Amino acid sequence: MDLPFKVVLLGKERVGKTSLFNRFLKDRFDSGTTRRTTGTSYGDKAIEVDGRNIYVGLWDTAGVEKFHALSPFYFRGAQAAVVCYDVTSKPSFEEAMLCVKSMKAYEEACKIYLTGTKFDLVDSGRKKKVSLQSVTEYAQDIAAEVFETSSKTGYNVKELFLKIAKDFAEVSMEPRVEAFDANADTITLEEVPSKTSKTTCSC
Ligand SMILES: Nc1nc2c(ncn2[C@@H]2O[C@H](COP(=O)(O)OP(=O)(O)OP(=O)(O)O)[C@@H](O)[C@H]2O)c(=O)[nH]1
Ligand SMILES: [Mg+2]
Repeated sequence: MDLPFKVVLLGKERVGKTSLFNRFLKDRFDSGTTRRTTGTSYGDKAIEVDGRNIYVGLWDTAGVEKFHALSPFYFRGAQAAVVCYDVTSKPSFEEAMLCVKSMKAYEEACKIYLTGTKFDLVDSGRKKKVSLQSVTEYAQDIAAEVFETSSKTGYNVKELFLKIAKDFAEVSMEPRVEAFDANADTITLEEVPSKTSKTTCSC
């Protein structure tokens, strides 16, 4: 079995990170349990991509400022970040952009998935405060993907994680060493004299 790859949930408090975590891992939405996350949770799940199982290792933590001390441990080694904002809250998108900055400072290569949560609220008449166009424009600057989801209805949640798994599968198939170039200049190895003069220290 391949090891799970690290995906972290980021975003302002109450934006819906734990609800997304539960919807993805357990296909469940608990509208009654609205406790703030205080620690860090982890869960993993296999997603099949082209006949191969890709293991998504998902991390959830608190969105509140005082827990940001956890960040180095939380960010380190993340290959993908689901950066959440609530589609009905502009400040949550501003916080999402700060999260992207922090994430990139730790892991520059981490792929960002900007995720507008609670989309069902818009369907039921609440005003949308963050336009898809403004998010898409920002996403282009940072080579991010954009999804609008609802953990309540499940809308687009599977699609989001399938895209994350597919992107990871593609990257992990790329060769890690440069291909051998048969036309490259020949390198001549010079013979090393058996008795060399001493030029380094003895320690
Ligand atoms: N309508 C609706 N409510 C949601 C959705 N996702 C989350 N919520 C609600 O938003 C509130 C916060 O959700 P959480 O998932 O706990 O948010 P969080 O980002 O984990 O919060 P912290 O742990 O405090 O950072 C809860 O009352 C959820 O029921 C959604 O898709 N639709
Ligand atoms: Mg939470």
